[in-house]
Amino acid sequence: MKKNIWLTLWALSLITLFTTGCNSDDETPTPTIAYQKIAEGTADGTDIKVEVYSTEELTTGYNPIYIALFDATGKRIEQATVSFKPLMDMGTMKHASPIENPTSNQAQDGYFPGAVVFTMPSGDMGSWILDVQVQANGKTGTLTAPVTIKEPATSRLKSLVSATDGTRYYIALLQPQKPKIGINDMEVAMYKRNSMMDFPAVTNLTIALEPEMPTMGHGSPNNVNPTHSGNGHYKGKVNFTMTGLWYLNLTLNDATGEAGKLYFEVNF
Ligand SMILES: [Cu+2]
Repeated sequence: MKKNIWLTLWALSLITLFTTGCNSDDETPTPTIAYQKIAEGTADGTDIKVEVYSTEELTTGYNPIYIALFDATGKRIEQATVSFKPLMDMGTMKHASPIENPTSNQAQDGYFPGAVVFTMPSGDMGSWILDVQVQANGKTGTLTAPVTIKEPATSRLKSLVSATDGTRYYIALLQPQKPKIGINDMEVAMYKRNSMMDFPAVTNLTIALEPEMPTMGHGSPNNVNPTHSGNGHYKGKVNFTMTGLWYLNLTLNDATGEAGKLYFEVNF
């Protein structure tokens, strides 16, 4: 009898151990940045190993890119100048896209962070490569990485031709990424096409934000128009009063008047 009790207790403790084990697995905090390797190789003419990371699969729109560098002995390189050169080959023509090169020569937690704004998906229209130029340990070289760009389910990049002067603008939606009921951070980044190879950030636009639920015919109060915060990024606030499909209607004004209107869809 006594033996049976101990056996039962032993079995119970095993079950408890197992279930709490599962629970604690569920509660394991996800790392702040979940790096996903998208390419690696040696920079041409050097012995520097280049690893290219993103946080999610690359899509049309704004993509944070993280570069890790290693010397021939496998030691992480902490000081370097890193720059990006994306190029889409469309057969009859080639074009680049907006970029944000890593601003610091010093790695942050081992990585050089920057961003690339891919303007089209890979596919029948053409294919993308991403050149990563590296200067480190007195050497200079480039890793050329083929990359695949997918079109996200909901567009995060819009383009319009300015009604005032014909400038082609590219507008990337950065926030909200995880929309919730209430006040959300709103962030967009603005670029223009100077040539097929040059897409600088635009810092002088005025943006009016008007959220709308198209199927219900109402908007929301207490929104804050995004204003320029540096490098072509504009930050504001958007208030979602309920879940469902929202349009983030944006009116862009440049120096001489209204450039145009566009909207991003947010559905949650
Ligand atoms: Cu293209």
